[in-house]
Amino acid sequence: MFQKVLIANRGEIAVRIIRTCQLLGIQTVAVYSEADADAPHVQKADEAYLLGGPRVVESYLNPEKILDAATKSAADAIHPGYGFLSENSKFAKRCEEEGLVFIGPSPDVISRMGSKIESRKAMQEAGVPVVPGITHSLADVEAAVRTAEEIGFPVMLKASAGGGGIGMQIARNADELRKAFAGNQKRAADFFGDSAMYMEKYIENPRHIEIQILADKLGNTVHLWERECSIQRRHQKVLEEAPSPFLDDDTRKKMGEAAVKAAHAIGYSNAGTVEFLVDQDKNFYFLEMNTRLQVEHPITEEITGLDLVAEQLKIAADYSLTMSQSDIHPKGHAIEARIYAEDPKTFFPSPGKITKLILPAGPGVRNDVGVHDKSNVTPFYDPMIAKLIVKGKDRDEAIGRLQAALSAYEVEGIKTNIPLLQRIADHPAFQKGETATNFIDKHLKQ
Ligand code: MV4
Repeated sequence: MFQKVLIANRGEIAVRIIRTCQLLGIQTVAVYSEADADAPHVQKADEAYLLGGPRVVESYLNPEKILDAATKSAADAIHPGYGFLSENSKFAKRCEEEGLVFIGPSPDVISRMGSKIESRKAMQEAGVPVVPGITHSLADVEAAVRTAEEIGFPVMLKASAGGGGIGMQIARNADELRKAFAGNQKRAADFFGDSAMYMEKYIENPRHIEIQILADKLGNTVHLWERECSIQRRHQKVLEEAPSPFLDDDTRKKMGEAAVKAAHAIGYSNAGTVEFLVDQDKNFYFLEMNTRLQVEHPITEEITGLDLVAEQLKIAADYSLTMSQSDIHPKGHAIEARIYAEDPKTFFPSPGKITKLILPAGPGVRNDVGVHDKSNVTPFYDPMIAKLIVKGKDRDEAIGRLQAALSAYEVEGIKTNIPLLQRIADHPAFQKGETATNFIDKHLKQ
């Protein structure tokens, strides 16, 4: 096992990774920006290195400064967390060149899964269902119209390098498609430096359900069942749960098997997530693969009893998985609510100094937190400051615990989305498990 791991991240995920390293007796190295000098991850790590100014290009998105800290501290491995450099194949490659283990899949796999066209192609070849559509880039607007007529409207035009809902346009007829084409192409080029676009059948009001997998370097792969992440706002997840209230056992088994097949086909190792869109009739389609630990990993940990960070570390250190598929028996129901420093009415970020922070406690309540009761929440980073994770023997008990925990949560000095989370938790549609991707727009219009 590694002796020393550098965590190339901040906030709650850096704290989360440090906790597991400490349990495993691994020394930890934090890196931080000038804005984070007294942040929890810096306080909790064994060593900490200042990267530079508060802007991400000077700090958490600066590969060479991070590699420098890894060399100075004599770390064996780098855990990238999520966001920042976690899905940057060049950074993973640079780690290899410096003799450091990047805790994630190989640079080649990261790069292939980063291209939506490439990943669709790989999945189609592996026999994993993908959304009906094409696996090449569209030459021009006329090719797009011809393709749409073959697929059948409505269609979705997507940037191959896209993410977070950027570079994505619905077209319900040829006219709309002609209008959307050039603008979408420009956004793809501006945001991702890659104007390649492909096209898929548009799935109306889908659910977003993802499968967590673990794969070691010896070819063993298991899945840890699903997470449902349908409650989102503008492609930002708000609340996730496991298991999905929508799936039946037959569909979840097929999705798990498809995810394992997907991972095998591309030579995946480490923890990963295969995202699917699921339509009203429970048809599921591969959407994309995330080659990192996800924000919402704790709900999988809560129902499986596994520590996903520990599994990542073991895999990266060349150990084989110690469980097989038949050993994994999810139990109970878990829900994660993301706590954002934002105005619950306008959804604008709400930076400022926290003056009071009291976290909820009790059976089945877990807090993954990246701030303390005197933290300054700056506008430089993602406004998610904490995650509240609850577990119950069933969904009703988990929702009850979520409601109680949200009521007990106290944050002063900044605004948070806790009132929005309460409206979701209290809503009869949520309580009935009606959690499609239009939930917030449909039920919580201001
Ligand atoms: C879709 C779709 C419907 N049909 N693709 C949104 C983020 C991006 N990663 C993929 N997204 C979607 N792709 C087809 N062919 C609908 C969405 C979508 C969505 C997906 C998951 C969760 C929330 C969503 C909200 C709006 C649209």
